[in-house]
Amino acid sequence: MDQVIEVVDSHTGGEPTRVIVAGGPNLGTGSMAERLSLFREHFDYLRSALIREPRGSDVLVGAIVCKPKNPASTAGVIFFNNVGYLGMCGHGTIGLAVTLARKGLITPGKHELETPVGNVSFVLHNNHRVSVDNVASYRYRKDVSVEVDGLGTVTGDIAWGGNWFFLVGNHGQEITVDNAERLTDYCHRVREALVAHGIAGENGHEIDHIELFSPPTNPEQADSKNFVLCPGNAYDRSPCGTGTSAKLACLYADGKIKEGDVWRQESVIGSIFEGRIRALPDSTYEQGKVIPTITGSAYISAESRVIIDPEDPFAHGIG
Ligand code: PYC
Repeated sequence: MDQVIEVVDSHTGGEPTRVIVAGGPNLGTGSMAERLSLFREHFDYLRSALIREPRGSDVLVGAIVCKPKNPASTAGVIFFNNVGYLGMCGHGTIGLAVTLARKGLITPGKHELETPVGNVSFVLHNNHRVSVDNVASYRYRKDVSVEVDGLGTVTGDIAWGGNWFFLVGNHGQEITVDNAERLTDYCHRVREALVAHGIAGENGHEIDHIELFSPPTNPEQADSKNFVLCPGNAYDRSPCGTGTSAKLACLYADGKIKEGDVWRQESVIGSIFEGRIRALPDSTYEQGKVIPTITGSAYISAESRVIIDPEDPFAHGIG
């Protein structure tokens, strides 16, 4: 018998999110980290069925909405992509908020959201505009140099923004969409080199996102432009919510932003997130951790019923 799953697709600054709104598996009542383990162990085929070709694409991020553990929260969520699972996802949270509003499940205002890496919250301003208060973010190590095959020495900061990032300012690359193939190759090589040299995030966590920066296209509209390579080798079309959070943590650690400032991060395709910080002074990391607030807009692009036909040789996706 066919398995039928209802999904809503949206995009946030060009980066797509596919949210399972009905027909998903029952993951029990544990924490989101526990439910992520269950999903990974028993339902990973759904991740690849929904995200990989022929139904999806490498750039798509998926999400399953869960009943929260704490009844005071609006929902729980697990994010996934073409190769695995994400701790948090900023563009995905904005897409999720707009999806829940579309389904009539939430109204404008503040909402708590449980994720595998901790609770976040978001404010739905209207049908499109959302601000996400992300997990506490921090710079773990500054100016880390790595020898990269074919590129020489590359130096960057390691920071946590809900995923692990290596942030590089001095790379000599042109950050434009036309140059995406070369940028992808550059970032891929850097990521491989970090793994090969045992350079990791705190507690040995793999750094699976590489983020390059350049001046913005128009300094009146943005403060910086980025290119973010995601774990499955697709680049983020949005400025990357967790990547912008990692950047804000580095800027704060360098004394370049303070509470009340607005940082406008442009993506490689020209979409913009606004970032703000709230300082957490009692931290052991340099000047401290920050709670980043990321504001962006998402738009619904489809409401569909996905059919998984057991006779289909590619029912669970290609690859
Ligand atoms: O917006 O945090 C984000 C994100 C992570 C991967 C793709 N987008």
